[in-house]
Amino acid sequence: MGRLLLLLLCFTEWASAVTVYFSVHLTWANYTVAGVRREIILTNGQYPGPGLRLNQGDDVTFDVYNSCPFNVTVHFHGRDDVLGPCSTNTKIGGLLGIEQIGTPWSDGVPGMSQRVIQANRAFRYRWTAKQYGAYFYHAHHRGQFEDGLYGPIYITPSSSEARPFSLITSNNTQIQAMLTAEKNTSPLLISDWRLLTSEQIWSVEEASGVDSYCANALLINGKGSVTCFSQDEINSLTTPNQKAALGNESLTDIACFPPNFTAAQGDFSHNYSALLPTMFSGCTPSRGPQQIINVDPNAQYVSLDLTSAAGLLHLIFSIDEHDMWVYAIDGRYVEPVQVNAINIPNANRYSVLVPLNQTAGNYTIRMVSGSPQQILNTTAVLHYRARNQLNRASNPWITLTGGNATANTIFLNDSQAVPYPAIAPAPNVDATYFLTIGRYGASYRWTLGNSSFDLELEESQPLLFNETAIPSDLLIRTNNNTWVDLVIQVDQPVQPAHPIHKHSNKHFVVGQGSGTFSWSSVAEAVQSIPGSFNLINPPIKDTTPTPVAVFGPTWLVIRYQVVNPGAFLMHCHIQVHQSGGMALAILDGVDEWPNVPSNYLNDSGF
Ligand SMILES: *[C@@H]1O[C@H](CO)[C@@H](O)[C@H](O)[C@H]1NC(C)=O
Ligand SMILES: *[C@@H]1O[C@H](CO)[C@@H](O)[C@H](O)[C@H]1NC(C)=O
Ligand SMILES: *[C@@H]1O[C@H](CO)[C@@H](O)[C@H](O)[C@H]1NC(C)=O
Ligand SMILES: *[C@@H]1O[C@H](CO)[C@@H](O)[C@H](O)[C@H]1NC(C)=O
Ligand SMILES: *[C@@H]1O[C@H](CO)[C@@H](O)[C@H](O)[C@H]1NC(C)=O
Ligand SMILES: *[C@@H]1O[C@H](CO)[C@@H](O)[C@H](O)[C@H]1NC(C)=O
Ligand SMILES: *[C@@H]1O[C@H](CO)[C@@H](O)[C@H](O)[C@H]1NC(C)=O
Ligand SMILES: *[C@@H]1O[C@H](CO)[C@@H](O)[C@H](O)[C@H]1NC(C)=O
Ligand SMILES: *[C@@H]1O[C@H](CO)[C@@H](O)[C@H](O)[C@H]1NC(C)=O
Ligand SMILES: *[C@@H]1O[C@H](CO)[C@@H](O)[C@H](O)[C@H]1NC(C)=O
Ligand SMILES: *[C@@H]1O[C@H](CO)[C@@H](O)[C@H](O)[C@H]1NC(C)=O
Ligand SMILES: *[C@@H]1O[C@H](CO)[C@@H](O)[C@H](O)[C@H]1NC(C)=O
Ligand SMILES: [Cu+2]
Repeated sequence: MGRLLLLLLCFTEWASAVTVYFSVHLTWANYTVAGVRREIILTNGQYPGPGLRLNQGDDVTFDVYNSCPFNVTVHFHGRDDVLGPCSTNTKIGGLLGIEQIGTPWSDGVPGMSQRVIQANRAFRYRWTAKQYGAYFYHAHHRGQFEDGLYGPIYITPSSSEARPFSLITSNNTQIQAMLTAEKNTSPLLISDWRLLTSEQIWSVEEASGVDSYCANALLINGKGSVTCFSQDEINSLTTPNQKAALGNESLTDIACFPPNFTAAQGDFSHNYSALLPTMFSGCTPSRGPQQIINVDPNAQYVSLDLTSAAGLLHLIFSIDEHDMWVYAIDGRYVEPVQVNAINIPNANRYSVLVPLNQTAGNYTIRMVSGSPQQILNTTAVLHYRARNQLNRASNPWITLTGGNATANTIFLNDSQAVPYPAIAPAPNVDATYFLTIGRYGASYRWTLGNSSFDLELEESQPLLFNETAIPSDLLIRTNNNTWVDLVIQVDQPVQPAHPIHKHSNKHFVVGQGSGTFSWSSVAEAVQSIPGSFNLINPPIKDTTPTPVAVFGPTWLVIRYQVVNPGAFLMHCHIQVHQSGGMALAILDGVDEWPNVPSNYLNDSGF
């Protein structure tokens, strides 16, 4: 009904652009990851999900067929319907590159922009690939992100986007090699992996009251193994900071903090007998495949889009004896920075050019946990497609605990990444919101704002359809075409870095620091501590971690322009924190609230 009319409307509306059809069939099945069989979500029969490759400007129709015995949704991380190509906008407020209406009903968040996709139903997402670069799609219902529903997205930049490679070298041959490497870029999906399903983890959190903060393996493109250290090895690897927190006790046999530490769990009651094996301890080695990356040294460079689909741990990535030129972050060019290791928070993307100028051979790619509660690692291989001349093991830049293994190791300093071309936020904002991250009555429950966002709210009527569908202390409202500061205060130590993701358009990371943010605005804070702010050329991201809070509270300020009216979630990208309520609804542009098309309001977008 109304299908033909819709088709005609779509045809006229989108006739000028290429439409790319992509469909995924989701199934729930036993599958072996890291050598261990468990139930996971397969996307078109595979894990990780297949990649989606687009050209900037393409229209995307992404159909989801849900054959899982539960409700699902799919989110396109970092995608922003409205934000246009920015390369010609170098002035203040340059993010205003907008020519197109948004599609906030395709954001994939249940209770926010759509109803859940029930078992044996389908849903059609439609959006325009306005931005270039590395993104990914992933589950956005309950904890299903940790059941393996994710896959990479790469959007080839149009030729009119200015590339930053001439900042690396003036040698035109090499610039051409870099452009070719970028054209042939490959996603490298990095993640952590648990041996329990997301619903098992959630049930145990509810029954025991504990925050489940340990993983079982790290994966590169879904490949990896469960390896176990002996207790002696674990004790000798335990860092001074971990020892200080542990006192006389040790990390468990999965090299993780035990569940019964007030420092890690807060001061709440717990029922430890409800825990399941492998959650905090119980290591059984198990072999899975290893990722081999074949490279052609004649190409001079290889480009990789490091994309974190980790649900829990920050990941530190490096390639033995090789440099990496970081040239884009979260799908947006930066002034290239030469580094040896990158600390990658959950959901961020780092695009790197790797110079292939070493002796032909095999070089170990190392990835380790960058989160303080666990020591965990995996390896892959960078293999030169040439006669192997390296008859020795390659030398690491980083240690198993994420420290420097050489005196010369350079880590990316993310807070100093400068957008390319230059772009600045507005110097003043129209509104400031103060949001507190803290525990909420239990180790596994959290706030981001005044209250905890109950997981069951995902089943409620979408806010996009009904602005009053959820309690008002769980949301903030903004007006369109205003600038907003979000001041995020991390309340009590000890807390890890919380990678905060704001849906819809990207934000500027204007400031961060330790202590309590005691000013009434950023303008006031800048007067008092100018060194903690950058309003000139701050990083632009879609996910930004709060500073780790070990010795006291910390804070983060992000600034964004409201350009895309709709109901968007902001949340921690540590999955169990999001499930535990570290989330807030942002009703962006309430004064220009969109009319939801009837095929989305009443149906599934077809
Ligand atoms: C996975 O295997 C277990 C044990 O054989 C079985 O009980 C379960 O039903 C299987 N799950 C699926 C989704 O097939
Ligand atoms: C799936 O969604 C439907 C509709 O919102 C709801 O009635 C049902 O309880 C959900 N199922 C589960 C297992 O949560
Ligand atoms: C430019 O780089 C290429 C290798 O990529 C090298 O062969 C050539 O000599 C360089 N040219 C100059 C002018 O340095
Ligand atoms: C740790 O062990 C030392 C020596 O065995 C003992 O003196 C101390 O009281 C212990 N500390 C704690 C916190 O148990
Ligand atoms: C934690 O549990 C272990 C094992 O049951 C026990 O030996 C230890 O004393 C406990 N530690 C704390 C801080 O309660
Ligand atoms: C603790 O958990 C166990 C296992 O789930 C359960 O049998 C027991 O009743 C729980 N104890 C309390 C006090 O809730
Ligand atoms: C390889 O290239 C990097 C980055 O351009 C440079 O720093 C390094 O010195 C080169 N190494 C060799 C062996 O040429
Ligand atoms: C290098 O790696 C490739 C791919 O894993 C392997 O086939 C080859 O045996 C390795 N060569 C050496 C010398 O280790
Ligand atoms: C982790 O590091 C250890 C020590 O280098 C190594 O033996 C093990 O194979 C690594 N684990 C994986 C999964 O690569
Ligand atoms: C790591 O870096 C520190 C500070 O630069 C240096 O003192 C130390 O020697 C380095 N570690 C190694 C193993 O080289
Ligand atoms: C919107 O949600 C509120 C709160 O659940 C409810 O009372 C109201 O009836 C809803 N409005 C519509 C039009 O569904
Ligand atoms: C919202 O504001 C942006 C930025 O000024 C503007 O481009 C856009 O057209 C506005 N949207 C609506 C629906 O008015
Ligand atoms: Cu968090």
